[in-house]
Amino acid sequence: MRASNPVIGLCLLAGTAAGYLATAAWAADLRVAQKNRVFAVSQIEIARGDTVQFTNDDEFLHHIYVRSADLNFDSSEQAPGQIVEVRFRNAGSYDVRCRIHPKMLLVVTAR
Ligand SMILES: [Cu+2]
Repeated sequence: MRASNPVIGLCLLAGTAAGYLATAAWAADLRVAQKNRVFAVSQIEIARGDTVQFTNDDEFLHHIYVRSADLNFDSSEQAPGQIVEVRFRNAGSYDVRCRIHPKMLLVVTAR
């Protein structure tokens, strides 16, 4: 299951780009893996109100956070295998980062 997460991430991007998939059909696929100190995708586009699940597929801690005018989120330490959920209530562009690995960046665009 963990090995398939990057594939899910790619499917998510493809679905977003095509823009024809029903929201309900792929909302459950709003999952982004963290593996080898990177997010599986560097950007995703979602609908405002969507929740994104972040998996930790590494064997060490991650620590997701978002700091913006209308969303401040801090996962605290995320253990291997743990899933963190972040809901993006408002439209906008959000940088999702990891406190432990400063090079990790995922840009979430909520429309
Ligand atoms: Cu990290």
